[in-house]
Amino acid sequence: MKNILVIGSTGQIGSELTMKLRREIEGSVVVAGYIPGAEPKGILLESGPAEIVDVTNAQQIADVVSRYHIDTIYNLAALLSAVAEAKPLLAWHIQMDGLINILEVARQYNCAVFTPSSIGSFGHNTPHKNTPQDTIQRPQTMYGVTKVATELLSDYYFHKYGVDTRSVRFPGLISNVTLPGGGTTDYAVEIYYAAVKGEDFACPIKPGTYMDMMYMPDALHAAVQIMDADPSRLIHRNSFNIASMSFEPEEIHKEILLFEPEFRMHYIDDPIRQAIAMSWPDNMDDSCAREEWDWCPTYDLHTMSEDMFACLRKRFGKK
Ligand code: AKB
Repeated sequence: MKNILVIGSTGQIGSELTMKLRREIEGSVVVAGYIPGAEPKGILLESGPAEIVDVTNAQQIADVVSRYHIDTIYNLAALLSAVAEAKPLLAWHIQMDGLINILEVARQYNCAVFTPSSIGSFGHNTPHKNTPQDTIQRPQTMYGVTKVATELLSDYYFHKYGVDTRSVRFPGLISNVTLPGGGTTDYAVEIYYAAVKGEDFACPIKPGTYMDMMYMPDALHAAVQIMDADPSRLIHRNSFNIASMSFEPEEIHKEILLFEPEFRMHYIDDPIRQAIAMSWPDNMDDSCAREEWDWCPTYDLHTMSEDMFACLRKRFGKK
């Protein structure tokens, strides 16, 4: 039995992770932490407790952790890469002040903590092909800076205080439940919505720009699996490369044409997103995750597309 707090439970990852944890972990209490303005609705609200938990408010985190006897915290509060470039101080405040609040509460109440890192933790001088687990991490975006600092601070709390911190570096996540907002990889989600709605798609990423991507069910599985992993096998902790597919805009365009032959895509200039995308890996080497906790994704571009079209067509009442 586990008592889990998901901070950021109404976001792209949180909305699906909270439901998965409630469904799959027997006898668990999974508290949906949210901030005012992003309240849980529908099944997320009805299926378990929900509490206001603002990461920048240490007392609020401590109160909920103590009241529900929380033993595991999923810390999903973050601004994504493009929006973090527009609001760097806010990104620092949420990502770093928030993280240290959570780690301090975890130290006091003996909680395990999962805080995701990202392909955004790498930069221009990282090897872009088969990006190794342990390599140069000198990103030049605020998002990347906070992700590297998150990895370091999480490892620090593990080594210094024994807080059970674990993490994965998420690729761009593609899902059909909650839209991302302000990320560099968002185009790979929006393209499916445009195709299903019969709209033209304006792609902000230039042809030939490869990035790692992952279908949400694999990402959720990784988040649960790493927290269940046998700690004696873990050589790394914060954070593991995980990968399942890598593509550039022309490849996903061709894939979408298999399902919607009339679909049309053109390119627009988005210098901020393009510069960020070009500083990220083309594809990561995830062999350490495979060796240390048996990471193994199940979806590729085609099987993901089949599922995305099936779910979105149903949602939008399209054949
Ligand atoms: C973003 O594009 O900012 C995120 C990420 C890859 O971390 N999806």
